[in-house]
Amino acid sequence: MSLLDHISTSADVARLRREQLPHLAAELRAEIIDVCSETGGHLASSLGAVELTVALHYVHDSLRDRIVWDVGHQTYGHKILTGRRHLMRRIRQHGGPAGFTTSSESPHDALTVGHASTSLAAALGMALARDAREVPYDVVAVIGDGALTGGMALAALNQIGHLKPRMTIVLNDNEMSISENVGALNEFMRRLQVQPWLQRAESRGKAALRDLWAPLAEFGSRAKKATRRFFDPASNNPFHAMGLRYVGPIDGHDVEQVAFYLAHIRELEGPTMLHVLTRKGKGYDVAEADPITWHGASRYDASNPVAAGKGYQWSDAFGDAAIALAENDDRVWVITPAMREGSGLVPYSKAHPKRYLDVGIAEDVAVTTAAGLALRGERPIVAIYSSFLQRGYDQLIHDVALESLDVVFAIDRAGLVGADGMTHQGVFDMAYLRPIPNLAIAMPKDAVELRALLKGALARGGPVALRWPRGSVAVAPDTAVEAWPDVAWGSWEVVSGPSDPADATVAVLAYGVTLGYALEAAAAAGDVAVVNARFLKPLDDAWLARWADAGVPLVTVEDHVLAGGLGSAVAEHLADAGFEVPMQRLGIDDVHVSHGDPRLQHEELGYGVQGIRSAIAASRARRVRRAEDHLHRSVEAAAPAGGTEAGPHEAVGAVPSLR
Ligand SMILES: Cc1ncc(C[n+]2csc(CCOP(=O)(O)OP(=O)(O)O)c2C)c(N)n1
Repeated sequence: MSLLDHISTSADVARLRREQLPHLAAELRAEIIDVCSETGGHLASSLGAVELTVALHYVHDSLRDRIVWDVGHQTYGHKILTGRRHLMRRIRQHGGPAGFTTSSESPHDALTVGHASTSLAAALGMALARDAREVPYDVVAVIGDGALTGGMALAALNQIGHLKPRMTIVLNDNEMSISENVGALNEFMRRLQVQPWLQRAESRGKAALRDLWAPLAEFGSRAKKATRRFFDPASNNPFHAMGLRYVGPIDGHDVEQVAFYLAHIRELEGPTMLHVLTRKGKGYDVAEADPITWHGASRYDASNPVAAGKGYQWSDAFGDAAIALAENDDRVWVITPAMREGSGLVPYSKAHPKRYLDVGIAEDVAVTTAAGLALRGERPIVAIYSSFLQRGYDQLIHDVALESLDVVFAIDRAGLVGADGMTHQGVFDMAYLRPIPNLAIAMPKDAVELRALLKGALARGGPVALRWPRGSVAVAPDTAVEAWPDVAWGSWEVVSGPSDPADATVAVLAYGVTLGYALEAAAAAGDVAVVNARFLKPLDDAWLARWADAGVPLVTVEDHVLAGGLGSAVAEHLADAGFEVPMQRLGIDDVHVSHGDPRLQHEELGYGVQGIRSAIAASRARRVRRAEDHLHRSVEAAAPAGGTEAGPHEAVGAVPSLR
């Protein structure tokens, strides 16, 4: 029987003899590799945190103490050790555990998370709450060197160093964000590792560790004295300067050593940062050799792991378009907040390295740096995921929109994103972008339209938000920028069915992935117009006026929350213009949607093919009823006067083709 078979909580780990900890770590690593081979997921980060995870559960009790993992993507080991081992084969799938820590999933998860850099502020709050109530528990934040590049993390450190609550901060430093980590702090951490005196100190620390490791209860003044040499080593250490006690760096794969320091630190007053050095993908050759590819792995054959190709993605279409546009115009820049790979920017970063900027996990900085560039005449494109742009909202209004600057927001992962779930759903952006004056919003139907819109956005000037979903798209033909077709700014297009409202019973307004669903749903119906409502702002007022005037019922369909999406925009516009048009709005109602297969989720939420079919049928039935009522009323109204030929005829005139 394996050690893992006996473990479902921290207390089970704490019962082990310390010599058993490396064995547990080895088992945990093998389990993670095996689970991810079936499910895919955040393999490399979870492998790098194996020893840290075991040590944390050896020293701390995640039911009593609060272990706050930053991002929460490195917690597969934590989940396995805390009673979720049997569920892991369904991680990130519908009904299975989330890919990140989620407090509704387990009391061992201190925080619901998925976005980076929140752990320190949340842990600070927990430590303050603990001290206010005088309850004895420990608070530990675990943050990666990547997540530490976020302004939120740095601002929280500033507070922690000022208020000095008792807490442990584990800095899990593997030199990587998703891609290579960036920034001056990162450079400082590299210097810390190569200081010869530090390496000497580390070997002294290890010797002391061997001498001093005794029952944990014996950690006392001797251990404190021995390790003090390790503490606060450099007067120019920025963490020290911010008021933290700094320990390290230590080898984060030496599980006994990590446990030793954690146990010691929990006895200390005030905040202490333990800097552990780890390797992303540790213990799995392919992932160690290529941690970028194996950061977010697809399923693989564990005995012969080969990273699955993803095919041509929307993000690749954007990256290719950006390269071409930057070639044409040397004012074009692309800025990413730490998402080079996910945003399709690897080729761009090589093609135009001088006009490519990775600012770290700092969406706010990405937006305002773009504002600065635009103020000096450059044409920046901020490549950003929909859910991460939430981090740059004030900057978008305050720094970009107030000045109506020429900044293009290339918003990726718009719509439901699948396995990443609740924290990453890109379903709010239009609702929060639509109210911003001067900002245009559009979503292309394919890669050709993406190029046209991107080119059009740069030509239009002012702030423009273009959005596209996660997933694959057909490659656009290889043509020069000048030959890219233009899209009339603010125009919609009827892509199937009648283009004259007089011939239509229903019009379905869709954009992005829902356009495909609408086409499928309306395929057999000649009286249904399917419209590519690619501009969300401005709406195509002229189109709407013509169709509303003809009384054609509208069905709006969107992979976005209903509140504030296309349906809202159209309803508001029609109401303001005095039209009374029957409308059905399909989209996400007032719920958070967790992980799952987006196509199934779209159906479940009522805006997949079936949902649209039902809406079309309902609109048609309603229209027939209304026409009949109208006819009836007209006949009645005409009857006392003996009736006219024109009366009933006029009544059906607005409903020309009821099929
Ligand atoms: C606000 C935000 N931006 C971007 C991301 C995408 N993201 C997930 S993990 C990650 C890298 C984190 O690096 P680090 O904290 O060093 O952890 P590692 O994966 O190296 O263990 C990034 C950029 C995110 N989760 N949240």
